[in-house]
Amino acid sequence: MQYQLQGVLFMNLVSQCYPFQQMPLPYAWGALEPYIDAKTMELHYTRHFKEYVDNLNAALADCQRLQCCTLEELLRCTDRIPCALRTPVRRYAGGTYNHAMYFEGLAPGGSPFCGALARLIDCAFGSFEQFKAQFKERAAGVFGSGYAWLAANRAGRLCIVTTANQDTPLPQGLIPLLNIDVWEHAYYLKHYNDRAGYIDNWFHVADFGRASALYEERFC
Ligand code: MN3
Repeated sequence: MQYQLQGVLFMNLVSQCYPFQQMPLPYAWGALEPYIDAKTMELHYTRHFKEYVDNLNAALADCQRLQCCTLEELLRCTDRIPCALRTPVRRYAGGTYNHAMYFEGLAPGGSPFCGALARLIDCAFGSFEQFKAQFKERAAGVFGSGYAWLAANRAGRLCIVTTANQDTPLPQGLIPLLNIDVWEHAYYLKHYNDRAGYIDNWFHVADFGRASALYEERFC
């Protein structure tokens, strides 16, 4: 199955420079019901995500040198960032990148891994079910707020990693393919403190086809 990258949100945001702009979601707030509720989607997107984008733009407003950097450049090349801006850029560029990845990695009805990545998931984890079990365990185990990721190293080898707060896997030289936001704001309204239940529901709307397309774009 061939998967078309829609490129509406994440691809657009990662290739942008200052001022960064949130793109509209390609589906309605309630499109992921009953797995992720409309109110959570709306608040998460229009308040939490937006705040990171706004704060990032504010942090870069007086630093012309960084205004021509893409999100990935801001996050990978931290030695180019003036000391006073390192913490704000790490937080707000990270929050912008992570949320763009999260929201674009969701799709009504979800989609399966396909092509090269489907085969590699079986090789690396044994089966899709075993991948799911490991991914769930890592995501459930994030202490406090953060993300779990499916990523590839520069040789294309797959791994599951977690990051705290709004850190990304980019400084480790990894290529992110998919993430799940396990900050409480991503699930509390519907799932309360049941993070495991939220992760189970997330699998129903995770766009694994998009992760497959990102992998192929980079490695095939
Ligand atoms: Mn969030």
